[in-house]
Amino acid sequence: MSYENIEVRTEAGKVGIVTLNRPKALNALNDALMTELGEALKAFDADPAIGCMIVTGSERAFAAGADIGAMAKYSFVDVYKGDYITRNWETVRSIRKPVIAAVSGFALGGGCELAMMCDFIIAADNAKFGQPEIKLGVIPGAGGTQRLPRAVGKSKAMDMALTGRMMDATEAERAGLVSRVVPFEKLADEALGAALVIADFSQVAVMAAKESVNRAFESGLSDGVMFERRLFHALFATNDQKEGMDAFTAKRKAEFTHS
Ligand code: CO8
Repeated sequence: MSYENIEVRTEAGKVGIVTLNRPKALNALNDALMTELGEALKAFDADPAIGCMIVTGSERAFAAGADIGAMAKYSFVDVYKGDYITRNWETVRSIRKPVIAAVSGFALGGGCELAMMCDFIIAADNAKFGQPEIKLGVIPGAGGTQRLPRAVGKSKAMDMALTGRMMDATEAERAGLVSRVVPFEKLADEALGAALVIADFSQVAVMAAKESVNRAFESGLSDGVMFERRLFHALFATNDQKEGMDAFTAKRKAEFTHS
């Protein structure tokens, strides 16, 4: 499948990589790009060989937000009737295998929201995160006011959403928005290394871990713990649980069959 706004490749046959590619607009996220991104991620998700995905951009920009030029002309009726955002922005949330955001440069507005929709963010030291929609007379529209406070707490999320200021990589790591910060030159390798580690684990266990961590944001503690326990119990029905525990006991490397 050929794409116009993204580049798609695999590494080691088991990691799917999507590079956002609208350099002239700092990877501004237009409708076509979001549709292509969703299609590419869904195809990787359905590919049994793929165990983890990476979404990344360029050195200068992960994505500088939704495409303002495309949005500027819309009326309320256009965005409401056209189901703007929900139609193709939430696809990444439906992906069941892990998706890592490897962020360099600007991750603003919808770009920051896209990174937050991924399972975790690895940032280059030049990364800048922000929700500057307030400067455009609107507010975040792809989950920013909901996912940012869950990631960094109310005070900093309010600060970002109300002032529109940017957060650098150091502050983002301190606040818990990103899991790791590395020099830009090491970003691709760091993200790939993490993805390869994940891809070698049992896909069933990896998917269950993702599902269970995400449940923490949707449920109270008791319900979440019970959800986790049921998944934990269910994994004892897999070959990979037998293999993982047998391999540990035999002091050898586990060879998971994702079954
Ligand atoms: N949309 C469209 N084009 C953009 C965008 C954008 N978000 N960001 C940058 N560009 C374009 C510029 O217009 C410029 O194009 P041209 O060369 O043709 O004039 C090119 O990219 C380079 O940008 P700059 O010349 O501005 O580069 P600077 O280094 O001077 O500045 C900035 C970089 C700070 C990133 C600046 O470009 C900027 O502030 N961009 C806008 C950031 C922003 O406001 N993002 C939020 C957008 S709103 C949003 O994301 C809402 C999400 C809600 C969900 C969306 C559902 C559809």
